[in-house]
Amino acid sequence: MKNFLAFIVMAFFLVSCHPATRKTTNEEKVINIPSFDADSAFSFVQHQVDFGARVPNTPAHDACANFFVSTLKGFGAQVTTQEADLRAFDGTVIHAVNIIASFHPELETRILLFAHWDTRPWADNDPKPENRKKPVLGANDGASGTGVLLEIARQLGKHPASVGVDIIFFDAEDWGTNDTQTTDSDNSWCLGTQYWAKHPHKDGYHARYGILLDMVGAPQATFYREQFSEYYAAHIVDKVWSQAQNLGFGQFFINQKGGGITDDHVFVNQMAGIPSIDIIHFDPNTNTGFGSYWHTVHDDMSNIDRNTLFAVGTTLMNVIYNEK
Ligand code: AHN
Ligand code: ZN
Repeated sequence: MKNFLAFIVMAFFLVSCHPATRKTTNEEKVINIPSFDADSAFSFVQHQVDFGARVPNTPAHDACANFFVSTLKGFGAQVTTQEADLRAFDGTVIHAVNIIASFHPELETRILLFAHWDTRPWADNDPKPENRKKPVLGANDGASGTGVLLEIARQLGKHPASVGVDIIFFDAEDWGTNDTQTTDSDNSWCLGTQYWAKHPHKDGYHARYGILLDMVGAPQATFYREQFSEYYAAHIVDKVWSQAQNLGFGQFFINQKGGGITDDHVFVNQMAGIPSIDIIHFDPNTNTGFGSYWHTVHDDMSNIDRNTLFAVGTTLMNVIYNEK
């Protein structure tokens, strides 16, 4: 009798619990999220700044493009460069280079991450008139976004995500004008992105969504819910901002509306039809809405903080590696 009871109990566990246990293990498939190395990201920012200003049509710009291509290839990405001569608002023909790094190009489901890599030809927001024709070094305005993305690329090369990821470094973002009197000022910005949106690197290219990084390195940076992002891709803003809150980065990712900023994501939304958001440092307390050094000769490494790079990079890593 005792043995029979034991048998019944055993049989019960075998039929009822075994499948249940397996199901639970399936559901709890652990996602390992590689850690984002802020020192590495910082050194990628520094490396770009060491070339000098990366103004289109200059040797420093060419040298930096070569650095991106070889570095991204070294991380195992499939790298495509897209070159185009684009006419700026002032008539200058810009020899622009967009750099596209694809991880797992064979996968249908894709996420797009992007940043501009060029720097502005003139520090026209500098308080000193004698500085206003000098180029912007662009530690924050340019190099911070691409620096964070280079570190993400390094991790993607070592630890594949479940979805395909395309990282695009867009050129010729910052050769624009705010002069609304004489020109179509909004369209004077983001020329590299506008070109790519009209001529994607692959026919019929699509991504589930896009995330733009712009000025993501300043100490105590604040990222508000930017209005074009809200309009075109509120669900992605929710996804990123809630991930940031959960990770304890709520002092950087402020869950409030910010301004509307004409930036690369606007063209990716409107021309390429990919719902896209902008993570951009917005400061409601300055005249420009950006840091006081924005478009001045002081956009240098003193405005780059590892803690900010870490908050942005770690948030993005969690977003990417949680996609299926
Ligand atoms: C405008 O000022 C119209 N847009 C800001 C885009 C930008 C410039 N981001 C960095 N530099
Ligand atoms: Zn700029």
